[in-house]
Amino acid sequence: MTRADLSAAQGQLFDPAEQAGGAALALEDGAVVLRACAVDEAPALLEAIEQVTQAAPLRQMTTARGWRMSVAMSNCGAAGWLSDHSGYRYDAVDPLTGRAWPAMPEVFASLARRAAAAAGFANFEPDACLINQYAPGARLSLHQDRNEQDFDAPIVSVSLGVPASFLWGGSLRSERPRRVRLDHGDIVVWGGPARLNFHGIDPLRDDHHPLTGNLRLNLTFRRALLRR
Ligand code: MD3
Ligand code: FE
Repeated sequence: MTRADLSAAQGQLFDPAEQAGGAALALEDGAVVLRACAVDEAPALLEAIEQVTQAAPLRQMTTARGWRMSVAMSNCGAAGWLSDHSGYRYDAVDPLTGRAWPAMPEVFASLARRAAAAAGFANFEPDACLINQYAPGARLSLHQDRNEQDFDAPIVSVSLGVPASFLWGGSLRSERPRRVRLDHGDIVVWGGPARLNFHGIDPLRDDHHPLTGNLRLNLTFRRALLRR
């Protein structure tokens, strides 16, 4: 991803011309899509995912209500996101292995930092990277991300493999979400007012991508713990 690539690809996720009225504009403030910006890095990212998930295997977590999630997950970095019978939280230790989560690969951290900077967030230092793997039919129902201690830091997401239909809601669950396609190599930076919006992923279509087969992988970079 070069500087020129970035400025060419940078744009608002939702074209203001597509908005029905002016009222919703402020909610979309802070959601920036960098289309195809991770395409060149994708093979290296997938290689690093392979390394991380050899040490911390992908697994389907359980919710507090006892449902098994359809998305398989793992983490790298100082803090890893977890769901189990006691709820959602971040922890330094992988409960499956009893060891610390693998370190964040440099190729991850540098891409997340550059993407955040391109979207106007200087000095983003993620301490958590959640790896989500979607097989056909896997989905993420509408939710907010509020387990982090620092809501001022953005979230950077990188989509790899089979395209997904992303659900983008408002600050209330009751607002009907709109759908946005996220393709291989797309990076989205979510910050500011958009940080606490409801969002999700429609069931993955049975599709094929040359680098991932029928899978979609998503990397989500966050600041989970407050900075010293
Ligand atoms: C907007 N992951 O892991 S990434 C998640 O594609 C999650 O796997 C989806 O939602 C995925 O929590 C979506 C894009 C994303 C991530 C976090 C957000 C969008 C967000 C937090 C606030 C607003
Ligand atoms: Fe989320």
